[in-house]
Amino acid sequence: MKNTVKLLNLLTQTDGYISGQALAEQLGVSRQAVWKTISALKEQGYKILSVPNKGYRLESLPSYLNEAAIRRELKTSILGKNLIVLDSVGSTNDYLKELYTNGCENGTVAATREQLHGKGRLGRIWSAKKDECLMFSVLLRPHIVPGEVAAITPLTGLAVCKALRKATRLDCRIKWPNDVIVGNKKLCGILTEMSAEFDAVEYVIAGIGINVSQTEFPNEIAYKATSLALETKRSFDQNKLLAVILGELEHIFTKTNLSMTRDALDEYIPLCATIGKSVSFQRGSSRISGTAADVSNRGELMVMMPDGTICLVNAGEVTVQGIY
Ligand code: BT5
Repeated sequence: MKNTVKLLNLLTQTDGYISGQALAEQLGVSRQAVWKTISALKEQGYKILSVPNKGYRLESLPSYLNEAAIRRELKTSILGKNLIVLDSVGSTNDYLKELYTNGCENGTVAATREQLHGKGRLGRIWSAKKDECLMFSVLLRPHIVPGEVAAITPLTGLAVCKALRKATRLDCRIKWPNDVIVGNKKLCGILTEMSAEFDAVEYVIAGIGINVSQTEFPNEIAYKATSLALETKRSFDQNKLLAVILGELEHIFTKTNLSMTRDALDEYIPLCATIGKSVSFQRGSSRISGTAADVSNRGELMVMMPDGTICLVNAGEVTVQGIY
């Protein structure tokens, strides 16, 4: 496995052909082993030319999520420096949590082609078939106190929304706090989890799922879900999308120092589809209704009550009239 990644890196970095002998020497394996790994890669969708007396040349990478193709596009210096790309996993959020227990660095990214137990918030399920949805998680080790973590979800939403607008030209918007939508349908969900002690955050994991190539959804969500393919009638390379999104996340996380700055709010508010809409939410045992007026510098939704007072909502379920 390690040799496969190394061999791919050597092929990617070589402009032209590299001989089997050179590959074998640099990997410290036999030419036979090189040939075997190349054959396995071809079966996985890598187009590799082999010419006698010249060696091997990488023609193209497979279109599904893969490390070599992501690294080719990635321009970040922190996010994804440690990048893990999986074929299948329970949940990328859970994967990073486990990895953390053995120690892993700030900015580690885990992405997967398939999730067997994809998680939404509050025990809900994130469902997607293999290769149809871009699913990844980012682990941050910020020097903030638990109360400041709330801004990370809207900042993540802002970064994903901006990156998708640039990459697809779609009019993507944010449904506060954690969905990216097109029209009134959900394109992307974000699940932020953290581990903290009373006065220090150990880590925050932002998990992101973006519907890319689905042309249909299960009945339960068909009325409210959409994908890039459905909205644009085009196909998108998940590797390029991931690199663009990680770039935007790094830019926004660095610029804001993970707090909802005035500049971030000025970008967030015009993109937030919730603002100006009638909303309702649960407070204790009663359901309260009002109009979403603004977002606070802690990332809370500011809801104007019929009597003119402002109620701050920081999490939980907010129903927005006109959006699922
Ligand atoms: C979310 O929760 O929207 C957060 C989703 C986060 C998914 C990513 S994928 C990578 C990382 N690893 C994980 O295990 N999770 C993260 P919530 O707001 O609770 O919405 C969940 C609800 O969205 C479900 O109950 C369904 O109604 C709906 N849903 C499920 N799959 C969907 C999909 N593919 N597209 C649109 N809506 C979906």
